[in-house]
Parts: sequence; structure tokens; C-alpha cells
Amino acid sequence: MIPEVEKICNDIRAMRIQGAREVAKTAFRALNMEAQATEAVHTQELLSDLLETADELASTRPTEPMLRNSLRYAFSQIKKNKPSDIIEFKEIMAHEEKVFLKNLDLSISAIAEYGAKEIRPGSTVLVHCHSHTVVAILRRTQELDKDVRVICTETRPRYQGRITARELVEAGLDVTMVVDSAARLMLEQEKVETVLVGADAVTSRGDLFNKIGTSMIALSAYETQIPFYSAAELYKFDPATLWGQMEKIEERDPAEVFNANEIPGLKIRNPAFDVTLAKYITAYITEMGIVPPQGVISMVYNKMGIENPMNNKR
Ligand code: RUB
Repeated sequence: MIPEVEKICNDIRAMRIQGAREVAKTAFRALNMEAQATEAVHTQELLSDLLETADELASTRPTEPMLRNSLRYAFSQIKKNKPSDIIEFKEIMAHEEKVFLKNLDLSISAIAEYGAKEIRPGSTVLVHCHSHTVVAILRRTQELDKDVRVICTETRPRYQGRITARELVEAGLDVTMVVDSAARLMLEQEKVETVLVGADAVTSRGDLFNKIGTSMIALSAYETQIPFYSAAELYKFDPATLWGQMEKIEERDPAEVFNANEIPGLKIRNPAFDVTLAKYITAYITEMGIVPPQGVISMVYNKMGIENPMNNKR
């Protein structure tokens, strides 16, 4: 692997690059960088080098199907185009990177449009962590002069809420930050009308994997009857869950939480994500429209142009 790609892997692990879509975009770019820098002579040799690089990239964040799906897409395009030599191989990779990134731009614009329509002018939205997709929706509400107020959690232990806060304040929104455990109180006190979070993984049952703490907020929203939305590109769908495989929850360095040496004997756990069951989710905001959790699979089949196998069952 070239040093630039090694650095990218480290940056993703250390969360200098964070948020599922940014991780996926960067991984695709890294794969192309590796292809362009190759000294391989045969296409087969380059393919096996890239498979190794892809494994390394995919292992950087275990709870990220969008990362794995984007790498899979790159290989599917290589397979489809059957490059006859290294030059053609490189051209395909460069072209596919452009296509992939352009499509992601189109998706996020569509999600921003659908999401912004769903938010009532003058209302208050509660968000958690930092999602580029959620920020895009809220920026769009600002362009539409919707005068939306935002409550954002700080998001322990890595404080991604600060990124959200900075980006939204810069976009001109009225933003208030609270500690994570104040979310329940804020829903009522601040008369929140919409809870809006991103997505790391969506399963075949429509369950959502997102930043740790999301499920507690979803439960509170359910209890207080406040609609709970997740803004999720269909690339967040994990096909492995169709066959019953559980999404892995990334467990990060305990030192992000606290220096355990200060209290000898103390144990610390640091799970990065949790699961919110479909029944607590009002809808997913996807690039193909707003759908209830049960509808995500049909959308995925639709987008990928795959016939839903259940349609043929009698
Ligand atoms: C970020 C997070 C985000 C999703 C979606 O977690 O949970 O809600 O990744 O983000 P982390 P996006 O900071 O650990 O990566 O909308 O940008 O894909």
C-alpha cells in the first residue's frame, strides 16, 4: 500500500475523517490513488493489490456498510468493464471515482430537498452527533428561509456535536448545544417538533445503527410523540443483514472516555454506535424519497435495479 493510502487509513481510524459518507468517499479516492500509483504489470496483479487495499480500508470502521458498498461498487465496475491492460484499468478507476462522487453529490442534494420540505418553518429540530447529510438538510432549510432552531448534543466522547454546531452557526441557523443527557428534557422544554439524525447502517428490518446515544433519543422521542427521522443514503443499507448477519458495533479505545489509570481497577467500555429499532423510527429520508423503515428494502431494490425476490413468491 502506498504511504498516502496508509495515512488515509490512519486518519479514518483516528476519526480525523468522520461521518459515514465522508469515510466512503475518501476510501473510494484512496483506492483510486492506489491504482494510479501502481507498479503492477498485469491487471490481475493490480486487482489483487487493490483487493488487499480495500480490505485494509474496510477494516478502518467496522460499522460502515457505505464504506464497504462503495468499495464493492468499484470492483463491480472493474469486473463489468474487463480492462485489457493497466492503462485501461487506471482509466476505469479514475472515471468511476468521478461517477461515484457525482452520484453522491446528487443524492445528498435530493435528501436535503426532501428533508427540508419535511421541517416546518419556525420549528425546532434536535440533532445528534455530526452527519454531513443532516447538516445538508438544515442548510437547505436556511436557504429556504425556514427559520429553523436547532438543539444539538455535544456527543461524548468525541464531541462531534461541536462540528455540527460550528457548521450550522456558520450557515446562519439558531443553534443551542446541550450535554447528551439533556436531550430528553430538551424535547419537551424546547418544544422540539422533529428529531433528525444521520445513519451509519440500515438493516433489512429497517433498524438503524448510528452514533451511540441515538437509540435513547429515539425512545424519548417515541415517548413524547415527536417524529424521529434518519437521513440515510441508500448506500447505508447493509446487504449482509438480508441473510441475518448482525451489524458489528465498533468498540473504540477506552482512553477516549477517561484515563482508567486514574482509578486502578476501573473498567471502561466505549461503543461507538447503537441500534434503534425500526418501530421507533418515523421514516428514513433517502435520495429516492421519504420512506417508513419497512420501505427501505424496496427502495434499495429499486435503486439497484434488482427485482425483489419476494415479488415472485406465490
Ligand atoms: C458519525 C455518525 C453520523 C453518520 C452519518 O459517527 O454517527 O450520524 O456517520 O453521517 P462518527 P453522514 O463521527 O463516529 O463517524 O451523514 O456524514 O454519512
